[in-house]
Amino acid sequence: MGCPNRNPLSPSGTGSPIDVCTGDFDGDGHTDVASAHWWHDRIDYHLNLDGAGMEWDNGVVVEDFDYARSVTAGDMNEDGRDDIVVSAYNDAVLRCFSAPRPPENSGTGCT
Ligand SMILES: [Ca+2]
Ligand SMILES: [Ca+2]
Repeated sequence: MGCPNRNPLSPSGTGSPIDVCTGDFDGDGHTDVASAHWWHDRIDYHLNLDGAGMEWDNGVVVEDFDYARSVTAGDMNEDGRDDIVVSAYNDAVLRCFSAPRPPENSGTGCT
């Protein structure tokens, strides 16, 4: 099975990601996606609900993150779920966010 190419990940209004990464953010065994949006000053997550890349739950990891420029993932606290590490041009910081929770648990779990 190829990667589906007809199902956009980004919620409307947050196009043009400058960087993307993959990881299993909710620990369900399916590869998810995170995206950095330079012009929208934010990092989004995209949970792969069906494991086939056809159903996504999109949400915001962080807003007002001035000129978000890069995003990567890794399990920083060894809880079995990948976390999201981000940087921004004007914030001059590197920040780490706990992975978003599955939709039924609500919220992004950001730190
Ligand atoms: Ca997942
Ligand atoms: Ca983790």
